[in-house]
Amino acid sequence: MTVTTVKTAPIDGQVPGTSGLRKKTHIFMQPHYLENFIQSIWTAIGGVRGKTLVLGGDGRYFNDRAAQVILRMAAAGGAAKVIVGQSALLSTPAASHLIRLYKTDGGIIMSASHNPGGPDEDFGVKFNMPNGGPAPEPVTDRMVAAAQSISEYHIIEAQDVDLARLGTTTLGAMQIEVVDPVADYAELMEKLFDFKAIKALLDSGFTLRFDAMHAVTGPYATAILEGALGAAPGSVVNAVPSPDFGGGHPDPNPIWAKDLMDVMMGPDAPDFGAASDGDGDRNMIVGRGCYVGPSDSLAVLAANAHFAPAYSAGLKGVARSMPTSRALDRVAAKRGLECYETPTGWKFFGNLLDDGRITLCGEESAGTGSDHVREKDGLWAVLLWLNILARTGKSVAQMMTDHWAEFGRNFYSRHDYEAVDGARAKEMLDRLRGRLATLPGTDILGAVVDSADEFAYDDPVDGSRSTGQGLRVTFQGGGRIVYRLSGTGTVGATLRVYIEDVSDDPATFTKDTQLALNDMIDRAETLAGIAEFTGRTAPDVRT
Ligand code: VG1
Ligand code: CO
Repeated sequence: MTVTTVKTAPIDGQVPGTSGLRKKTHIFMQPHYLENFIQSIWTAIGGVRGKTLVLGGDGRYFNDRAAQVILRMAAAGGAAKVIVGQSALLSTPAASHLIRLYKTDGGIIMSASHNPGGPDEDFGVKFNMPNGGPAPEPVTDRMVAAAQSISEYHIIEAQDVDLARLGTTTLGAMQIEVVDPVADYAELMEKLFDFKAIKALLDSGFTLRFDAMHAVTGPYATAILEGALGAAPGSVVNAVPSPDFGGGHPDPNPIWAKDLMDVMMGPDAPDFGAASDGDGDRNMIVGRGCYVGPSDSLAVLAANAHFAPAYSAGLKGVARSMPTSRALDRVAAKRGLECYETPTGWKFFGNLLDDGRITLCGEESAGTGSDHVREKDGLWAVLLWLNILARTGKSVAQMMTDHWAEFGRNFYSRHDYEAVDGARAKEMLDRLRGRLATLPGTDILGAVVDSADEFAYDDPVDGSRSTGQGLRVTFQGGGRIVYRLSGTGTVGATLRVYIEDVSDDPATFTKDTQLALNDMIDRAETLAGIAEFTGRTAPDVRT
């Protein structure tokens, strides 16, 4: 085995965002681009010599080629072993599980998650730590520093490894174990949930439709929902992962999973519908004629998790990202649970989970998870929902009605302004930031501002501080508006405006969300001048 040392130079923009480094695929395919970043990961984690890593991705375009490069660089760095999902496929939660199960030194996940895939779309790489969770900021900071000062990388010359065949092989002195991407994960799910109850529910005629959106969860959902649980063949649709996700946008929300929404709102809707994203860590839940917003789903799961064997002893505590609606807080308050508020991105939940402070957590962006892995987990959320429905005998719509009756309703919507001018969006936020201190006590279109600040997070476990995590304005009566820029986009800037209002009046509970939020939406515009700074009079996407 010959290790080649390749001279290189820093490349602009190699800065991981909310979840790893994401760029246009053609940028990742440029000479040295992937290699520079992988070498920088090795530097950030103190090298790979003697280490065991997990490797897999969501199957998007360039996944197969990138895997071969990463393996050759791991071998050149002296790694002892890499556990690879067959055909270089692993969902993000399955990768997290393998890292933990086999007590490895971490892993690389090749994914740009909900971003579209293909030669003209997006690719991404993220590193997960030995606890199975995304690298925290101090580690990604070291990646950035390494990428900015890189002068060479190391790679071996070798033929491609056959990743289609299960079993053990070697690359130079490094062992490669190609594993079934689904098996260990499916076994974990069976341990967490009451499969007997779910099976009985499905046997009784309960129908479901899971839309894998041509992404990585197809094989997982087919094996678990149709295989282990006996859902009717064909219940899982768009089940074969494709490099460009069938030309679609693998983001499970009512806009991008419109086909599923149409079926669920139609006359022949099944009892339960769900979808997942590119890398399988997000979920959308929808009942017959009843869409469940992600923040509500998180609250319902927290309130009912005890129906699943893994959580029957109750939850240690819960957490949500700051922009996520405070429906979860209401559950926590009633149940006497500690509720933590973290910045956007799963990496901030890791310490709370590791430290045993929380069992369950989630984000408004359709991510929910628990201490079973250190990533959000789409299929896990689907199975927990099914477990709860099986044990309570309720429909999805009934669950929601009962939940709101007990806890009240937090109307919630996120408005995204995509590919806006980044400089102008920053100016808008700068102006608002400058006015925050003067806002409390002022009346904005009939509601009085209660507090206004820029969110910063002090991690209660390791004491680290993360600043600049979004501008938030709360109103007397419980309404709230949050503004932040996305950290996962690859073109221009995406402005996210998170709008929330609360109601305890049962007569309003079934109101349309956008209508219920009308006044708050107007306040969001009045406060920030979105139209003036972005040139947009309406968002591109409302979730
Ligand atoms: C978005 C979501 C955030 C999520 C992140 C990664 O980040 O808002 O909640 O953790 O994507 O999800 P941003 O910075 O664009 O708002 V995934 O499934 O794309 O890895
Ligand atoms: Co994802």
